[in-house]
Amino acid sequence: MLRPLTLVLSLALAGPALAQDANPIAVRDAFARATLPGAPVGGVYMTLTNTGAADDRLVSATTDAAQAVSLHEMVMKDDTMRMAPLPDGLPLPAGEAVALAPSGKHLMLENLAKPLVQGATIDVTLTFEQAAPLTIAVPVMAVNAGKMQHHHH
Ligand SMILES: [Cu+2]
Repeated sequence: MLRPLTLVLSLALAGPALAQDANPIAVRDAFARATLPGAPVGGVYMTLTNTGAADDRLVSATTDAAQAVSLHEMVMKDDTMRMAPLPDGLPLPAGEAVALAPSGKHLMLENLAKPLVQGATIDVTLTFEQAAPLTIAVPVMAVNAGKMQHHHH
C-alpha cells in the first residue's frame, strides 16, 4: 500500500513524462524568436504531431510572457505576405504532423511583458479541443532563427 504522501511524491516526480506519454499531441522543435527592445509582438514555432486516432485542434494558447497569444497564418494578399488570424484554430488531423514556422502558421505573442531574449525560456500552455492542455518550455533563439532549417533537415 502506498501512503498518500508517497503517492503524491511519485506522481510529482513522474509528472511531466507521464503527461507527455498520455497526451496524444506531441510537440517538438519548439522555439521563439528573440525580439528587439520595444517590439510589441513575438513569434513561437513548433511541430505538433497528433499521435491519436481522432482529429483534434489547437484552439488557443497562453503564456506569462505576453498579454495574449493569437494563432496566425501567413497569406498572400495583393502580392504581399500578410498575417491573418486562424479563426477556427489550428486543425490537427489524426496521425499527422503540423509545422508552425516563420513563413507559415505561427503563434503570435501579443503585448510582450518584456523583450524575448536569446537563451531565455518561456512557458507556453496549449489548449486543444480534445487533448488535455500541454505546457511546454519554449527556448528563445536568435532573431532570425528558423530561416536555415530547410537546408539542414
Ligand atoms: Cu502573426
